[in-house]
Amino acid sequence: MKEYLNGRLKVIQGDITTLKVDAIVNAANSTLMGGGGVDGAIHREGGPSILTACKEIRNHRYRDGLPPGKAVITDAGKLPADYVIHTVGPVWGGGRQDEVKILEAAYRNTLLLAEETGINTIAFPAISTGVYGFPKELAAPIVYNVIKTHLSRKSLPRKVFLIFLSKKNMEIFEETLSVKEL
Ligand code: AR6
Repeated sequence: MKEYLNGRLKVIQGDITTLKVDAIVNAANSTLMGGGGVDGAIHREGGPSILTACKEIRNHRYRDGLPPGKAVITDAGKLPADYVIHTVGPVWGGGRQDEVKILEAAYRNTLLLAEETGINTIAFPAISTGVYGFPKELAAPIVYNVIKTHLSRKSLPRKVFLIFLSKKNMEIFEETLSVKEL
Protein backbone atom coordinates (compact mmCIF):
# COMPACT_ATOMS: atom_id res chain seq x y z
CA MET A 1 0.00 0.00 0.00
CA LYS A 2 1.39 3.38 -1.01
CA GLU A 3 0.26 6.93 -0.29
CA TYR A 4 0.47 9.93 -2.55
CA LEU A 5 -0.62 13.59 -2.52
CA ASN A 6 -0.12 14.16 1.22
CA GLY A 7 -2.02 11.00 2.09
CA ARG A 8 -5.19 11.99 0.19
CA LEU A 9 -4.54 9.26 -2.41
CA LYS A 10 -4.01 5.68 -1.25
CA VAL A 11 -3.30 2.64 -3.39
CA ILE A 12 -4.55 -0.62 -1.91
CA GLN A 13 -5.19 -4.24 -2.85
CA GLY A 14 -8.56 -5.92 -2.36
CA ASP A 15 -12.15 -6.36 -3.48
CA ILE A 16 -13.96 -3.03 -3.93
CA THR A 17 -17.30 -4.55 -2.86
CA THR A 18 -15.98 -5.01 0.70
CA LEU A 19 -14.97 -1.38 1.26
CA LYS A 20 -16.76 0.79 3.76
CA VAL A 21 -16.30 4.14 2.06
CA ASP A 22 -18.86 6.78 1.11
CA ALA A 23 -18.79 5.77 -2.56
CA ILE A 24 -17.35 3.03 -4.70
CA VAL A 25 -16.96 3.46 -8.44
CA ASN A 26 -18.27 0.97 -10.96
CA ALA A 27 -16.47 0.39 -14.27
CA ALA A 28 -19.77 -0.10 -16.04
CA ASN A 29 -20.79 -0.28 -19.69
CA SER A 30 -23.16 2.14 -21.42
CA THR A 31 -26.22 -0.06 -20.89
CA LEU A 32 -25.88 0.24 -17.06
CA MET A 33 -27.49 -3.19 -16.94
CA GLY A 34 -24.52 -5.00 -15.37
CA GLY A 35 -21.82 -7.18 -16.86
CA GLY A 36 -18.71 -9.08 -15.84
CA GLY A 37 -15.62 -7.99 -13.88
CA VAL A 38 -16.07 -5.36 -11.20
CA ASP A 39 -19.52 -4.45 -12.60
CA GLY A 40 -20.71 -8.01 -12.11
CA ALA A 41 -19.30 -8.14 -8.57
CA ILE A 42 -20.97 -4.86 -7.53
CA HIS A 43 -24.42 -5.90 -8.80
CA ARG A 44 -24.06 -9.41 -7.36
CA GLU A 45 -22.99 -8.27 -3.88
CA GLY A 46 -25.16 -5.13 -3.79
CA GLY A 47 -28.40 -6.85 -4.78
CA PRO A 48 -31.25 -5.74 -7.07
CA SER A 49 -31.80 -2.16 -5.86
CA ILE A 50 -28.75 -0.97 -7.81
CA LEU A 51 -30.13 -2.35 -11.07
CA THR A 52 -33.53 -0.79 -10.33
CA ALA A 53 -31.86 2.60 -9.88
CA CYS A 54 -29.87 2.11 -13.10
CA LYS A 55 -33.08 1.31 -14.99
CA GLU A 56 -34.60 4.58 -13.70
CA ILE A 57 -31.60 6.48 -15.02
CA ARG A 58 -31.90 4.74 -18.40
CA ASN A 59 -35.63 5.46 -18.58
CA HIS A 60 -35.34 9.14 -17.70
CA ARG A 61 -31.89 10.67 -18.22
CA TYR A 62 -29.95 8.43 -20.57
CA ARG A 63 -32.37 6.63 -22.88
CA ASP A 64 -29.58 5.74 -25.31
CA GLY A 65 -27.20 4.63 -22.58
CA LEU A 66 -24.55 6.39 -20.50
CA PRO A 67 -21.91 7.80 -22.87
CA PRO A 68 -18.27 6.84 -22.18
CA GLY A 69 -16.64 9.39 -19.84
CA LYS A 70 -19.89 10.34 -18.05
CA ALA A 71 -20.89 9.36 -14.50
CA VAL A 72 -24.13 8.76 -12.58
CA ILE A 73 -24.84 7.91 -8.95
CA THR A 74 -27.10 5.30 -7.32
CA ASP A 75 -27.54 3.75 -3.91
CA ALA A 76 -25.25 0.84 -3.01
CA GLY A 77 -27.89 -1.70 -1.95
CA LYS A 78 -26.48 -4.22 0.52
CA LEU A 79 -22.88 -3.08 0.05
CA PRO A 80 -21.06 -1.45 2.98
CA ALA A 81 -20.56 1.72 0.89
CA ASP A 82 -23.33 4.35 0.76
CA TYR A 83 -23.27 5.03 -2.98
CA VAL A 84 -22.11 3.58 -6.27
CA ILE A 85 -20.94 5.99 -8.95
CA HIS A 86 -21.20 4.31 -12.32
CA THR A 87 -18.93 5.47 -15.10
CA VAL A 88 -17.99 4.07 -18.48
CA GLY A 89 -14.38 3.97 -19.57
CA PRO A 90 -13.08 3.69 -23.12
CA VAL A 91 -12.69 0.44 -24.99
CA TRP A 92 -9.01 0.34 -26.01
CA GLY A 93 -8.75 0.36 -29.77
CA GLY A 94 -5.09 1.23 -30.23
CA GLY A 95 -5.05 4.79 -28.86
CA ARG A 96 -6.38 6.87 -31.73
CA GLN A 97 -10.03 6.92 -30.73
CA ASP A 98 -9.80 9.42 -27.87
CA GLU A 99 -9.23 6.62 -25.37
CA VAL A 100 -6.99 8.81 -23.17
CA LYS A 101 -9.46 11.71 -23.13
CA ILE A 102 -12.35 9.39 -22.31
CA LEU A 103 -10.44 7.73 -19.46
CA GLU A 104 -9.58 11.19 -18.05
CA ALA A 105 -13.22 12.26 -18.36
CA ALA A 106 -14.45 9.13 -16.56
CA TYR A 107 -12.25 9.85 -13.52
CA ARG A 108 -12.79 13.62 -13.64
CA ASN A 109 -16.59 13.47 -13.94
CA THR A 110 -16.78 10.83 -11.21
CA LEU A 111 -14.75 13.04 -8.85
CA LEU A 112 -16.91 16.08 -9.68
CA LEU A 113 -20.11 14.13 -9.03
CA ALA A 114 -18.65 12.89 -5.74
CA GLU A 115 -17.78 16.45 -4.77
CA GLU A 116 -21.28 17.72 -5.62
CA THR A 117 -22.78 14.90 -3.55
CA GLY A 118 -20.62 15.76 -0.53
CA ILE A 119 -18.67 12.52 -0.57
CA ASN A 120 -15.66 12.32 1.73
CA THR A 121 -14.16 8.96 0.77
CA ILE A 122 -14.25 7.23 -2.62
CA ALA A 123 -12.68 4.09 -4.08
CA PHE A 124 -11.95 3.52 -7.76
CA PRO A 125 -11.22 0.25 -9.53
CA ALA A 126 -8.76 0.31 -12.45
CA ILE A 127 -11.33 1.47 -15.00
CA SER A 128 -10.96 0.06 -18.54
CA THR A 129 -7.85 -2.01 -17.74
CA GLY A 130 -9.75 -5.33 -17.65
CA VAL A 131 -12.16 -6.45 -20.37
CA TYR A 132 -11.81 -3.07 -22.13
CA GLY A 133 -8.06 -3.63 -22.62
CA PHE A 134 -6.59 -0.20 -21.79
CA PRO A 135 -2.83 -0.70 -21.16
CA LYS A 136 -2.15 -0.60 -17.42
CA GLU A 137 1.17 1.26 -17.68
CA LEU A 138 -0.45 3.94 -19.79
CA ALA A 139 -3.43 4.30 -17.44
CA ALA A 140 -1.36 4.82 -14.27
CA PRO A 141 0.00 8.36 -14.89
CA ILE A 142 -3.27 9.45 -16.53
CA VAL A 143 -5.28 8.43 -13.48
CA TYR A 144 -2.74 9.94 -11.08
CA ASN A 145 -2.75 13.30 -12.87
CA VAL A 146 -6.53 13.61 -13.05
CA ILE A 147 -6.83 12.89 -9.33
CA LYS A 148 -3.99 15.27 -8.50
CA THR A 149 -5.63 18.10 -10.45
CA HIS A 150 -9.02 17.52 -8.83
CA LEU A 151 -7.62 17.33 -5.29
CA SER A 152 -5.52 20.47 -5.78
CA ARG A 153 -8.72 22.43 -6.56
CA LYS A 154 -11.35 20.81 -4.35
CA SER A 155 -11.53 19.76 -0.72
CA LEU A 156 -13.91 16.86 -1.50
CA PRO A 157 -13.46 13.95 -1.71
CA ARG A 158 -11.05 14.19 1.22
CA LYS A 159 -9.60 10.75 0.46
CA VAL A 160 -9.36 8.74 -2.75
CA PHE A 161 -8.53 5.03 -2.84
CA LEU A 162 -7.36 3.17 -5.92
CA ILE A 163 -8.11 -0.49 -5.32
CA PHE A 164 -6.58 -3.32 -7.30
CA LEU A 165 -7.94 -6.85 -7.14
CA SER A 166 -4.52 -8.35 -7.85
CA LYS A 167 -1.22 -7.54 -6.17
CA LYS A 168 0.46 -7.65 -9.57
CA ASN A 169 -1.76 -4.91 -11.01
CA MET A 170 -1.25 -2.77 -7.90
CA GLU A 171 2.52 -3.12 -8.30
CA ILE A 172 2.35 -2.22 -12.00
CA PHE A 173 0.58 0.99 -11.00
CA GLU A 174 3.08 1.85 -8.25
CA GLU A 175 6.14 0.97 -10.30
CA THR A 176 4.96 2.92 -13.33
CA LEU A 177 4.49 6.01 -11.16
CA SER A 178 7.87 5.66 -9.46
CA VAL A 179 9.62 5.44 -12.84
CA LYS A 180 7.83 8.62 -13.91
CA GLU A 181 9.02 10.32 -10.67
CA LEU A 182 5.75 12.14 -10.20
N1 AR6 B 1 -12.64 -5.21 -6.89
C1 AR6 B 1 -11.66 -4.45 -7.41
N2 AR6 B 1 -11.24 -4.55 -8.69
C2 AR6 B 1 -11.84 -5.50 -9.46
C3 AR6 B 1 -12.88 -6.33 -8.99
C4 AR6 B 1 -13.29 -6.16 -7.63
N3 AR6 B 1 -14.27 -6.90 -7.07
N4 AR6 B 1 -13.27 -7.16 -9.99
C5 AR6 B 1 -12.49 -6.88 -11.06
N5 AR6 B 1 -11.61 -5.88 -10.74
P1 AR6 B 1 -13.23 -4.79 -15.68
P2 AR6 B 1 -13.33 -2.63 -17.69
C6 AR6 B 1 -10.58 -5.24 -11.58
O1 AR6 B 1 -13.10 -5.80 -16.76
O2 AR6 B 1 -12.02 -3.01 -18.25
C7 AR6 B 1 -17.75 -5.37 -17.52
O3 AR6 B 1 -18.32 -6.50 -18.11
C8 AR6 B 1 -10.04 -6.02 -12.74
O4 AR6 B 1 -9.03 -6.91 -12.30
O5 AR6 B 1 -14.16 -5.06 -14.56
O6 AR6 B 1 -13.63 -1.18 -17.46
C9 AR6 B 1 -18.58 -4.12 -17.72
O7 AR6 B 1 -19.95 -4.41 -17.74
C10 AR6 B 1 -9.49 -4.92 -13.62
O8 AR6 B 1 -8.17 -4.56 -13.21
O9 AR6 B 1 -13.68 -3.34 -16.29
C11 AR6 B 1 -18.09 -3.61 -19.05
O10 AR6 B 1 -18.75 -4.27 -20.12
C12 AR6 B 1 -10.41 -3.73 -13.33
O11 AR6 B 1 -11.18 -4.10 -12.18
C13 AR6 B 1 -16.64 -4.00 -19.06
O12 AR6 B 1 -16.51 -5.10 -18.18
C14 AR6 B 1 -11.36 -3.37 -14.45
O13 AR6 B 1 -11.77 -4.54 -15.13
C15 AR6 B 1 -15.76 -2.87 -18.54
O14 AR6 B 1 -14.42 -3.23 -18.68
